Amino acid sequence: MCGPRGLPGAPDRLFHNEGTTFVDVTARAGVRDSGGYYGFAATWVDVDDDGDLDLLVVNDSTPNYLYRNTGKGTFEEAGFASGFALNEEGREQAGMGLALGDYDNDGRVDTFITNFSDDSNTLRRNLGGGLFEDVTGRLRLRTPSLPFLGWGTGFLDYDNDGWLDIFVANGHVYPQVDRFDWGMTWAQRPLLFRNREGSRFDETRAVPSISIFRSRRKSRRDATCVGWGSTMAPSARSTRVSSIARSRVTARPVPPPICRLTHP
Ligand SMILES: [Ca+2]
Ligand SMILES: [Ca+2]
Ligand SMILES: [Ca+2]
Ligand SMILES: [Ca+2]
Repeated sequence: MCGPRGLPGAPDRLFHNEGTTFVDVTARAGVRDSGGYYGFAATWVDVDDDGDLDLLVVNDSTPNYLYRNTGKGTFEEAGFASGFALNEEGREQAGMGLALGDYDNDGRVDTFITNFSDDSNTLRRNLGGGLFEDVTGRLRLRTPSLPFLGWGTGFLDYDNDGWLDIFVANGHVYPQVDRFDWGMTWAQRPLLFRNREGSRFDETRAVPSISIFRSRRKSRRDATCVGWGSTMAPSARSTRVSSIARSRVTARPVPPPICRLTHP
């Protein structure tokens, strides 16, 4: 197993559209990625509602960047000051996917970032003024994502109740994980979280007879015989895994809202 640490990170580049050509303005604009971080996702969004698009860059195993637009063709990096660089524990995470959406309907766009297995995905609430608060644990999104290695993600209101829900596509990068007691599998089902009016998220359970359910059963079977993670004692790991696995095995599929997602 190897991570990106120890490998040289590629620099980020910003190209300015000048009509018929694109000009590299990375250094001039102040978005040079001097740390050589491992970028996975980037997007434009006005995080501080001043009318100028700011730039978010999600990095793997390194702090995320939040470049605030000065309105003068330049940017000021505010990742640490804004709360976007690290999670609430002060740790950098293995950022993969990035979703934007106003989950609490307060008019400010919030962010959701997927991460590696044995770590949680991270929901950040936009507090205004370019500040973010990690609300992952408070809104019950931490534990369900721990065994999963997340990639693509998006906010969507799948049940049409006016509150944005969260979808995550998962899958491990190492096929070898199926041979070890690490509490995770190579093939992983997607996750869908239902937004409870901005106060918490509940995982939407799959229904029988669709492929997502079969994928889930495989994950459960594997979870019953493998450990959870490297940070717990073996006894704690096995107890926790068995408890979670049992709850999932015995849980009856719930009625609609129905997850109609398909999984190849
Ligand atoms: Ca980079
Ligand atoms: Ca802005
Ligand atoms: Ca919001
Ligand atoms: Ca919804």
